[in-house]
Amino acid sequence: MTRPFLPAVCPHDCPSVCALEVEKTASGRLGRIRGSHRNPYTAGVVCAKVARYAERFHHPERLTHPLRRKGPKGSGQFEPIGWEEALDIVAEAFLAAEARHGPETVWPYYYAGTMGLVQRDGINRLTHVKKYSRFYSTICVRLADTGWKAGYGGRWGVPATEIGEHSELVVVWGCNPVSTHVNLMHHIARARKERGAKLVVIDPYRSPTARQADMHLALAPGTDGALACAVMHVLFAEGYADWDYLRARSDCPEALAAHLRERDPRWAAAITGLTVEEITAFARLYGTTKRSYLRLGYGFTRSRNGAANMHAASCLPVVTGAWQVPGGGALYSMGDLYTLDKTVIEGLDAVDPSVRLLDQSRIGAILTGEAEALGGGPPVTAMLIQNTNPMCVAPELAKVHAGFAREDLFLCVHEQFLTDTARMADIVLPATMFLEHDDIYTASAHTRLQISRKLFEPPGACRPNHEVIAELARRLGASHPGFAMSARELIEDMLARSGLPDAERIRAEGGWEVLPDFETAHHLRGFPTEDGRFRFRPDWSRLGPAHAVMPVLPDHLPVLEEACPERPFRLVAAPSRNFLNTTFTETPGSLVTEKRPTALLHPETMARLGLAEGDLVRLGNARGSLLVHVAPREGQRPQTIVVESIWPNRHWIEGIGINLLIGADPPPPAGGGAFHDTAVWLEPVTTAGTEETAVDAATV
Ligand SMILES: Nc1nc2c(c(=O)[nH]1)N[C@H]1C(S)=C(S)[C@@H](COP(=O)(O)OP(=O)(O)OC[C@H]3O[C@@H](n4cnc5c(=O)[nH]c(N)nc54)[C@H](O)[C@@H]3O)O[C@H]1N2
Ligand SMILES: Nc1nc2c(c(=O)[nH]1)N[C@H]1C(S)=C(S)[C@@H](COP(=O)(O)OP(=O)(O)OC[C@H]3O[C@@H](n4cnc5c(=O)[nH]c(N)nc54)[C@H](O)[C@@H]3O)O[C@H]1N2
Ligand code: SF4
Ligand SMILES: [Mo]
Repeated sequence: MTRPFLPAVCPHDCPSVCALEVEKTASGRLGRIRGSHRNPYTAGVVCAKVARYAERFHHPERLTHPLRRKGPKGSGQFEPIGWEEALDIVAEAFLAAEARHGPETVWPYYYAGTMGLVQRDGINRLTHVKKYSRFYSTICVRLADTGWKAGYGGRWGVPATEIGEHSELVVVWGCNPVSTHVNLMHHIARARKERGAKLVVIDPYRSPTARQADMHLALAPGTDGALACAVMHVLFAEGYADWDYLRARSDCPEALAAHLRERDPRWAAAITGLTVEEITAFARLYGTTKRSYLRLGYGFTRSRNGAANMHAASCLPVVTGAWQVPGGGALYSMGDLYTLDKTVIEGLDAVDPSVRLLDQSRIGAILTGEAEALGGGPPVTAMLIQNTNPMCVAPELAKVHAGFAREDLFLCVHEQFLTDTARMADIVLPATMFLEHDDIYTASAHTRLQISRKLFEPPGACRPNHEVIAELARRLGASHPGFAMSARELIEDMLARSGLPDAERIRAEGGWEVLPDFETAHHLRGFPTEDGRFRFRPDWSRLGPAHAVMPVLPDHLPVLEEACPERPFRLVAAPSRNFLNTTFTETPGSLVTEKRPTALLHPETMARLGLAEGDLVRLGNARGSLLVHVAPREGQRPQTIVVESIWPNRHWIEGIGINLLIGADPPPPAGGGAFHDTAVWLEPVTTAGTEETAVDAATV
C-alpha cells in the first residue's frame, strides 16, 4: 500500500514558498518530501535540501528542552530546566532591565527562519504592547524594495508561469534561482524547450544558474546601474523604444532619452568591466524580443548603490513596452498583492511611533553601544531572538560577536538547534518545526496564499513561537487580544478582517489566488503609482532619509566600497546551494556537498599569485581578516572573489565567518545589507600548521 502524502507549505526564507507533499511513515516519522502540483508555480519541484528534510527534522541535535547557561557566555555549557522556570527567568530579566533603563532597553529580534505570518511576526505584538525598541528590518529586501518601489510604486509583476507559456527571452538579473528558488528553472526550461527561448544571466560569477545561460554577463559587482543605462541607450538609439507606450505610461521619457545619450556601451564598459560588444549584443537581443521576461533578484541590490541599481534595471521593460505582451514584463516580488490585515497578529493597534526603531543590520554597532546606532537612547540590555542567527548572518561580525559577549546583556534565544547565536544565550528555548505547528504563508515569487497545518507531534518539549510570545506576555503584564488567541484563531481572524475565505477552504483548495487577471499582472491599466505612470525620475525623498545622493534619473551611483591598491579585490558573499542562510548547515547531506568555506578565484588570478586549488589564503580589510581555501572558477573577472555563504563560525579556521569582512554602514536612501559590496586584500599563506576544516562524510 502506498503511504499517504500530506499537504504542507515550505516555511523557509525563499521566494518559492513551495506547496509540499510530505510522507508520514507507518511509525509516524517524516519520510520523503516532494513538490506539489496543486500550486502551478511549484509545479511538482522542490530543492534538494528540502527533499531530504527528514535529516533535519529527526536530527539528533535538535533542541528539545529549555536550557539555562551554566558556564561562561558562549561556552556552550547549559543545563536543562523546565519551561515554567525558563519563562520566569526571561520575564524577570526583562522587567529588571526595563526598571533600570526603560522599555527601549529590550530589543526583540527576529527574522525569517520561518516565513509563517503567525510564528514569524507575532513577536512584534509583544514589542509594540510593551513599547520595547522596534525592529527596523533591513537585512534582506530593503534595498531591493526601495529601488523597485521608486519606479513602480507597488510590488508585483508577471507570474513566472507565463515564462513557460509565452516568453522568448528570460533575463535572470542578479539572482541565482538554481540555488535560491529552483522552481523558476522549471518554467524557464519549458520556455527553452517549447520555443527555444534564450536565457541571459547577469551575475559577477559563473553561478549554477549562469552555467546554464546562453549569455552570461559577468560584470563587476555593484555596476548594474551602468549596464542598465547603456542597454537603454542602445534601445533608444537603435529604435527599440516603444514611444507610444512610454508617452502613455511613464513620467519623462524624453528627459530619460536625453540623459542616456552620454551613457553608451563604451561608458558602461569602463564601469562594468564588460566589453562594448557584450553590452550591445544583450541590448539588441532584449530590444528585438518583445516577449522578454526580466527576473530581478535580490543579489544585485546587496550593494551600497543597490536601490539605484534596482530602479535602473527595472526601467527596461517600460522602455520596450514588454509589459504589454504575454510572457513579457518583469517580476521582482508579488508582495503587495497580499493585502492582509495583520493588526492582531502584529499588534499594529499598539504601535507607538515615538518608540525608537533599531536597524536589524546594525546589530553590531547597537550591541557595542555606538550612540548613533542606538538613536541616542538607552543601551540594549535584554533581547529575545526568534528565527534568526545574527552571530553568523549579520554584517560587521566582529562587533556582533563582541556585543553578544557583553556580560550585561541578557539573551534568550528560541531555536531549533544550538546555533552560534543560541550558544551566546542565557536561556535557550526549543522551537517546533513547520510540520509541528499551524501557519499561513504569502510568497514573493508567486501569488497563492497558503495554509499549513500541524501534522506531527514535536519532539520533547518544543513549543511554537506564538505560544512562547503569549506566555511571556502574560508574565510581563502585556495585554492584547492576540495573546489569548491560538495560532488558528489568529489566522481566521486575519482572513475574516481581510475579506478572505476561511482557512479550511483555502487549505482544501490548495491555496488562495491573489492575482486577479492578466491586465493587473501586466499593469495594463497603469502602474500602482499615484498617477499610474512609471517614474524614471523617482521621488527618492519619500523613500528614505538619505535621499540626497540618489540619482535624479537612472545612473551608476558611485558609492561602492571600491577596490584600491591596498584592497584590489571585490568580494561577493553569495548564497550557497545546499544551505539556506545558515539553515541546513546542520544536515549531513548539505555539509558533505558544500565541503568547506572556499574562495572562488579566476584561474588567471590563481596563476598570477602562484596558487593551486586547496591552498590557503588570507582575505582581509580594515574590519579584520580570515583564512580560507581557494578554488579556481572560470567566468568571473580577475578582480572578483566569491565566497559562497553562510558557513557557521565553527567551520572557519579562526572561528569567525565571512561576514567579518562586510560593512554595516546604512546604504542610501533607507538602509539595507550590502553583502556583496566589499573590498579586500588577499595574501597567499605559506606556513603550515592550520587546522583542516573540510567536512567529509566521516565527520558528520
Ligand atoms: N540555497 C539557498 N537558497 C536561498 C538562500 C540561500 O542562502 N541558499 N537564501 C534565501 C534568501 S534569504 C534570499 S533573500 C534569496 C536570495 O536569492 P537571490 O535573489 O538569488 O539573491 P542572492 O542569492 O543574494 O544573489 C543572487 C546572485 O546575485 C549575484 N550578485 C551579487 N552581487 C551582484 C551584483 O552586483 N550584480 C549582479 N548582477 N549580481 C550580483 C550573486 O553572485 C548571486 O549569484 O534566496 C533564498 N534562497
Ligand atoms: N554573507 C552573507 N550574509 C548574508 C546574506 C548573504 O547573501 N551573504 N544574506 C542575508 C539575507 S538575504 C538574510 S534574509 C539573512 C538571513 O539570516 P537568518 O534569518 O538569520 O537565516 P538563518 O541563518 O537561516 O537563521 C534562521 C534560524 O531560524 C530558525 N528557525 C526556523 N524556524 C523557526 C521557528 O519556527 N521558530 C524559531 N524560534 N526558530 C526557527 C532556524 O533554525 C535558523 O537557525 O542573512 C543575511 N546574511
Ligand atoms: S525551493 Fe525554497 S520554498 Fe521550495 S522547498 Fe526549497 S527552500 Fe522551500
Ligand atoms: Mo533574505
